[in-house]
Amino acid sequence: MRLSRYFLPVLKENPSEAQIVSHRLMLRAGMIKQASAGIYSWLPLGFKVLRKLENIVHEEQVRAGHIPMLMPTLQSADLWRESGRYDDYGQEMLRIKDRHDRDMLFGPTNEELITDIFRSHVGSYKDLPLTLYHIQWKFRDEIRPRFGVMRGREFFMKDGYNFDLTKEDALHAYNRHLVSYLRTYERMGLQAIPMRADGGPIGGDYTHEFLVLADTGESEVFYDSAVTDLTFGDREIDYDSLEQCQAVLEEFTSKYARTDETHDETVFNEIPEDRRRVARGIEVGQIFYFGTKYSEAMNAVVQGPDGKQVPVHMGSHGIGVSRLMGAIIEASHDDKGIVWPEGVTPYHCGIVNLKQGDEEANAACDALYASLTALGLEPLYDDRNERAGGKFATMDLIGLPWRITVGPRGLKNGVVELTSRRTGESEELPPEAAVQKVAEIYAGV
Ligand code: 5CA
Repeated sequence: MRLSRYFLPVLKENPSEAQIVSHRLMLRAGMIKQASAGIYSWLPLGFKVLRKLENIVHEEQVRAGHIPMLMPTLQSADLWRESGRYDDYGQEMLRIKDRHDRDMLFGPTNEELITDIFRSHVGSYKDLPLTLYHIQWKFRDEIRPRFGVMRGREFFMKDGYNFDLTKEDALHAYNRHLVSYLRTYERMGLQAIPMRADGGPIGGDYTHEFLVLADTGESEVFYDSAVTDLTFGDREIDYDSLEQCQAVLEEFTSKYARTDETHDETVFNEIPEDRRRVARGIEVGQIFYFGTKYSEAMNAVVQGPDGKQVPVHMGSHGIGVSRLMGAIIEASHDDKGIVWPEGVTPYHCGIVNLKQGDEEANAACDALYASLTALGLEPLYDDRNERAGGKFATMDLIGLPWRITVGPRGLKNGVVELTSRRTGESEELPPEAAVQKVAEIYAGV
């Protein structure tokens, strides 16, 4: 992409409505624009990152054996009356009437709709286990939408639902989700800690939330500092193996880590004092096992091996995809702007032409652009007639992890400059060597 042809409406001033850094930077970097309270348009740069996050979520879900599909945003109230949640959900649910005066709603989550699909098509234990998921817009009429995409009213969420014959199988599905979530967040450059939580309106008392530690987080959390030493890394896992998935669950959840809803002062005080931590966190996902809550209410039964009809065991598992963008920026920025982790950056590498119009500089930038593109990388080339300072400020603000700077002086010596956004360190290299280096960095991502 050439910046002269792109749509990147960066703001010079700090928007006064933004209270936290991720909201401020997303507005300033031209990633989002508020449409109304808690509802945002995703401008091209924000949309590009959103798609990257969505892709990572898809890849990790499919790797775990879960099946993608797509359900609508608008749902009929009838199904929610069956489960009993139409009244329970209260004012957070946006209720709509269609022209025939039928009660509709903008889905805040999809347990009912998926259970209806399941019961219409599955009747035998032989079709289990089954986990279906989608990534779709949700609406919750939050009393206090705030912090930009962090607590929106309309937000993008991955929600997955497992259907199993037994509790044991459903807990395996739970563990599979835990493992796939650990991988997902790490690929996004985040540490998200599974913490024991509360079921809320989804139900069930077997649930973990995934929290990214951040001072601006909305949840108060209590944990043993040893949990922050754990990383999933690049280990291989067989998602069909009960033992392997169970072992990961135990490794990541045996130390004390709880949100304020389940916090227990007595148990907490058994941790050595120097390891006790009270902090704040951003909830970027939650997994639930709720057994037969919905299958019984909605008669989602299968015939078991003994011929008897039994309600299926279920769980649901969510990732806040749009919220993640805020969480990543909270975790990765400096006073000049965003610092994208390589796994989610909107463009892999910036190209800054210090002397636009200079024949040699233009040719060198075009060649870099072509080489990077040929290697499957996406460069963002600042080819505008701007001063160098302004170009650097824009690149720093939008946070691409690598920048190649091209100017007539360097070209005389056959070099360009490759700069890391994270460390600020630069190195002079021949153009093709800079391209190679960038390609190597991304080959490992
Ligand atoms: N049905 C279950 C699992 S699919 C469910 O809805 N879980 S949830 O309520 O915990 O939502 C899943 C994730 O969506 C949360 O962990 C959070 O990261 C994200 N989320 C929830 N509400 C909002 C909101 N108002 N704005 C942005 N993200 C949100």
